[in-house]
Amino acid sequence: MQEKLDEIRRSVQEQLLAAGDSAQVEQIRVSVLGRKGELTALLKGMGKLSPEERPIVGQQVNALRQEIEAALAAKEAELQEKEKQARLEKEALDVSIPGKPVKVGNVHPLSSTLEKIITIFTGLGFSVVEGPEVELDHYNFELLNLPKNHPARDAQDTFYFNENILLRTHTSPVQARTMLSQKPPIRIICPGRVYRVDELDATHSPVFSQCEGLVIDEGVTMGDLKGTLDAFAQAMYGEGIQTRFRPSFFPFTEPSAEVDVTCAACKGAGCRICKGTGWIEILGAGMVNPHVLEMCGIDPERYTGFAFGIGIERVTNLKYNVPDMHLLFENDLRFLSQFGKGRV
Ligand code: 2NM
Repeated sequence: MQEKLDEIRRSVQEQLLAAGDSAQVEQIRVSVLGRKGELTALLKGMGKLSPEERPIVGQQVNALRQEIEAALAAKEAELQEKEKQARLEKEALDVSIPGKPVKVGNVHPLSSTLEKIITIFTGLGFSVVEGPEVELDHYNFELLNLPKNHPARDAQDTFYFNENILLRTHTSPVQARTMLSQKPPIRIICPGRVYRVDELDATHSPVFSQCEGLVIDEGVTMGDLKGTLDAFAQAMYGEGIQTRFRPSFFPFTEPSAEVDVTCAACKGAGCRICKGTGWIEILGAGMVNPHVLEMCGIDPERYTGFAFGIGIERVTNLKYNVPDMHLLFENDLRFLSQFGKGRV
């Protein structure tokens, strides 16, 4: 009997050593301690023993049973610990690995120029007004004193959808709409995209951006126009920057002027950028033509006004010394990322 018990003990020890998971341990338990297990069979066979032998063998079998149960439990605990370690290793996070760099964009140079212009004029009491890019001929041309035969209305200059509908060629129609819907005093700037039939080259683009301004009130004079544009030029380019008005013509203003500012690159001394003149042309302006006021429902006997138009691309390219319009529209990051930090 003792031999039989020793054999079971050895067999269980061997099997337990080889067991690799909880299922195998359970299998061992069933094969030894289960209803049809080896040790159970021994207990069942005890009836055949003599009354003297029975308690001794009973004790031995029970002792082995407890021993095996302890060994099974120990193995089970060991396996669970191993599984837990394996899981922890698998799920481990290496917090010392450097993070992936996050690419951060930057404001497009056209946007930062426009933002600056808007900041300056809102500081002077102007409001920002926007309007449709697809316009009616009536607002884009008719109300602005560009009569039917004006060359700007030619299909070679303007994108038409049909006879009456077109892509606006300036943001002036926003101002015409404002005059029709609001009473003076009016102090607005109208930024936005405008469209003209031009090939993209160093100085032209079929789509570009403008910021036009309009002031209408009683007693507004050319002096107000000059003072406003002086203040703008100094806020934009620095103190000491002056403006110079040269006579010009626009159908919607009378008188009209091309406005130059002191060349910011040479402070007026003359350089390559200003072609030696010391001046840079940056906008057009004038006193709103009384006929335009009248067509837009404003009494020209009572009110006067001035208007101006700034080309955002031109101002931007002068500011950053950008030689070619293509660069502003091609979205090449090698160009655009120079206007911001790009990465943090
Ligand atoms: C310019 C130059 C001069 C202008 C005029 C008007 C309006 F609506 F009042 F008639 N808006 N914008 C104007 C005047 C625009 O751009 C170079």
